[in-house]
Amino acid sequence: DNPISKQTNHIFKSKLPDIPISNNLPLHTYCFEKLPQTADRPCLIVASTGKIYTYAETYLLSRKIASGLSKLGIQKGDVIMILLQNSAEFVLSFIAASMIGAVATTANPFYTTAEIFKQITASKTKLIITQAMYVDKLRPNEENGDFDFKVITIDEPPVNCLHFSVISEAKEEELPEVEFDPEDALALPFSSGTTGLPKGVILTHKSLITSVAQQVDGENPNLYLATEDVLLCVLPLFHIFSLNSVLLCALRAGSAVLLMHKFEIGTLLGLIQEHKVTVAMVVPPLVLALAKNPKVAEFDLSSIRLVLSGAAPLGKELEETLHNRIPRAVLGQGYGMTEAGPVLSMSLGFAKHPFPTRSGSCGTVVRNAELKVLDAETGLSLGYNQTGEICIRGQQIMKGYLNDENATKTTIDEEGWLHTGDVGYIDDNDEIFIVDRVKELIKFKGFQVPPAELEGLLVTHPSIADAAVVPQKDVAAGEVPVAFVVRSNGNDLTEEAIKEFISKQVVFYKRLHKVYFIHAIPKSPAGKILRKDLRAKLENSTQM
Ligand code: 4UU
Repeated sequence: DNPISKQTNHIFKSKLPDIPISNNLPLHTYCFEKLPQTADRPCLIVASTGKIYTYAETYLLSRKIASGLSKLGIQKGDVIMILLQNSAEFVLSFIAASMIGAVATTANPFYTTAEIFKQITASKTKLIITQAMYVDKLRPNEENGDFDFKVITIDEPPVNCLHFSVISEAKEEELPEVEFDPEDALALPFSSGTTGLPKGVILTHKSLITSVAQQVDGENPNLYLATEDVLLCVLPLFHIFSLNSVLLCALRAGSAVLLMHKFEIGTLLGLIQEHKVTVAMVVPPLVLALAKNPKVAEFDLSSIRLVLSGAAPLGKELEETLHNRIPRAVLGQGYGMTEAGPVLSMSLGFAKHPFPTRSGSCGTVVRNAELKVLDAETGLSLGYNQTGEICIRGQQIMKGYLNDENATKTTIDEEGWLHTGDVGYIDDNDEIFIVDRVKELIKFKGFQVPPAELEGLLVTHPSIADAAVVPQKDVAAGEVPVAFVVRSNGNDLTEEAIKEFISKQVVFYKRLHKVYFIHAIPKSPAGKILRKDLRAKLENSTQM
């Protein structure tokens, strides 16, 4: 028995035992399995109007919409785009897509025309569900070419668009029978992963059910939710964190989901008090608001029993400040990545029978999954308290990237391990601590900013010869994108002009916060940008 091999071939598991998971079902069947018991319970609460949809209503409306979509020609395997803020229509459309075996690709309604069309093109979107105010972004022009998709608006439809009632008032008894395979695609969020441009991430019925079950199923669920719980749904449902850990987990557990279409701290606090929110899924900037905003003192937040932060690193001090504000709530983190289905780990403090946890950790690997910490140099998996790249294996991870075999192969290896590009270690209490990122990705308040996308735009400028984009630390946003630019003709091109050139083409959180002019972008012999060197430049130079 060689002690070294033991130490260097470690696979980490949850402290919770594996459970049977019914991931042979279609997702909507799995999520509404308890319908006979939950039929009259509140399912969706629309914060802006106070309208409540019970579980029975949610299910029936989803069936009608599924029938309506199919009447409009949407068939099994077809992609529909949900381009909406959090709303009942978002949820109903997503479940409806599942019911007819269609695939839902979700996108940020604040995206620019160019950003939306890249996703429409890559996913071959056949139908878009949106709001009238975003329809102008969907007009094809010479640049984005010929398209053939229908547009449905949830409010008064502009010319050539259909109103949502066209699908929501269809006859549920005409819903076609569809054959399901657990490996069928269901959700198609876009993510840049460890490198390059955003790609479609294929999440199947099986992967999403597995992920939800890893969180809320079993005798002792990792994330214990009861039918009495009211979950805050302020994080956007077009991002996988909210879609999976808020919406799908709540549906499975029979809890209520309070849908907020935008974040405003005063409104949020009022709603928590009014609806007695018990569970809050948040991102670090929201923790900051809850912990430090003086308005918090004016509201009663004592209903909150659980706060789950994810999508970006949460500082220990911040966690402790929030704890002082809502001392009775359990605080902890979840760690996810779109490609991982998304949840890799979650605090065991959220379990029905909780385990003691340490502040600053991202939780413990979810059950029915394996996690390892890979040593980049030796390729061996490391033991406790040794830092390396986090890899995950299990039935919850993506099937692969859409039409991108190369990117899939570099992300999921032959043994089925998904390489996250995150660097961390597992402490002796089996908790994960993330310390760095080896991938390119920049995270602004938890939103993905793919450097390759901004670099691609920068070099289309006639006066830019070369460019590199890297993260810079920022108190409010966590990280902001900054650019190093090599000018091609003279010194006339200004920082302001470059910032404006980019901001016209991208959603607000991808805007450049600073531009540094440089003579050459440092690159490896193979031509890869040496991002580490550029990040070090930022850290070392005070003038910067
Ligand atoms: C430090 O951010 C997400 C998904 C987050 C999520 C999902 C379900 C959190 C909890 C949950 O229950 O996905 P992406 O694809 O937008 O970004 C993935 C990257 C990770 O690879 C990591 O770098 O976001 C970063 N990240 C975190 N970093 C995600 N969660 C954390 C975290 N701490 N807790």
